[in-house]
Amino acid sequence: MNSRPQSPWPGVIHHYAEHLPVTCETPIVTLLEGNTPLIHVPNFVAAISGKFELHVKCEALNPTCSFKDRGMTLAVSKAKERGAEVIICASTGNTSASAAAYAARAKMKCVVLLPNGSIALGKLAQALMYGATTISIEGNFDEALRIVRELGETGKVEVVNSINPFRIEGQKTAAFEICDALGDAPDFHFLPVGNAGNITAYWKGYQEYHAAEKCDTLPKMYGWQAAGAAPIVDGHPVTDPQTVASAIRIGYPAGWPGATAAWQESKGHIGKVTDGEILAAYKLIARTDGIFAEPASCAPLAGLIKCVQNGTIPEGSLIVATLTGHGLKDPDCAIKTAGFVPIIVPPTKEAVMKVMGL
Ligand code: AN7
Repeated sequence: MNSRPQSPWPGVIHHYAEHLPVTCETPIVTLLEGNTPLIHVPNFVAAISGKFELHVKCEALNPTCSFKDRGMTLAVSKAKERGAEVIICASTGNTSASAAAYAARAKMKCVVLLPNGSIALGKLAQALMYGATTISIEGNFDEALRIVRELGETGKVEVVNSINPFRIEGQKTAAFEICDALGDAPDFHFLPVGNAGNITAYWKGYQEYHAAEKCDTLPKMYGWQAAGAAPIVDGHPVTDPQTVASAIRIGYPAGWPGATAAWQESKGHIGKVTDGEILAAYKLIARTDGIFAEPASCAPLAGLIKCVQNGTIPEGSLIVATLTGHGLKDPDCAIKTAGFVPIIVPPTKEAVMKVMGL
């Protein structure tokens, strides 16, 4: 008998192996990602005068604090299976953090290409700590991804951006978890759209679960881009994308066709929200429900507020929004948004009471 404590959750590959392209030969590189909480947030719904049920899928609870770990466990396991030694990605931050962690775990080299100066500090700290070779490109994410594609064609490195199909395969497990938790698919699924891998993955996951008769319905997919980086909504690539939500500062998404299929086939929608709207939602969910998600993650919440204002959500709908990354990833944005004015007092009870108005 094995007396060691066993983790009750084995990670997404072991748990959903029958739905994933793995065999018993695949060396599974895992940090026990997945099984993230789906939290009911009635306070947020009341604050925005919504008449529906909203649950948020908190992907910040993954090992590197974003949804990227679901796809990375599979991409790195398959790279290892093929004998690759070096993985590479372009990133607005979270993919690089995840790739660096899983490469460390797999004893592989990792190279990350980041747009110089526009990475949230927490994400940069992660890539550095996990020991990735971190290269800043004098350009944006789209330019970094172009270089990564070219390097991939040399056959010397394994690309782990979401153009790698195993990333999508791993990420679709979030849709499975939502169906398992709710007993069926929600009526609407809201999520942010950057490079458009995740919306593609969720739609694939819901469709496969439906085909396997593990859910009876399919959700309408509602994706949200930042107004300054909204190529899919605007109908053309954006050469100089700008937004406070640095994770989704992407002007030419690799997953554009997948995103279009997802919203059109599901009778959903792709919309855009301004930085002001994103930051308002970011601050609100932290204060109504104690959930601190990074700005990009709050684009779908801003989108939901817009939908309430437009009256596009039927009363009583069941909605899931994916909160893709942790608020602590971007401490600068948090402190600016919350407004930090230090209250400095002498070290006495009376001084504190005076500030409290007592
Ligand atoms: C928190 O890390 O593209 O539409 O290089 O970090 O699947 O790209 C991150 C994207 C949403 C958008 N929320 O997802 C990267 C990167 C957060 C993100 C997205 C990202 P996709």
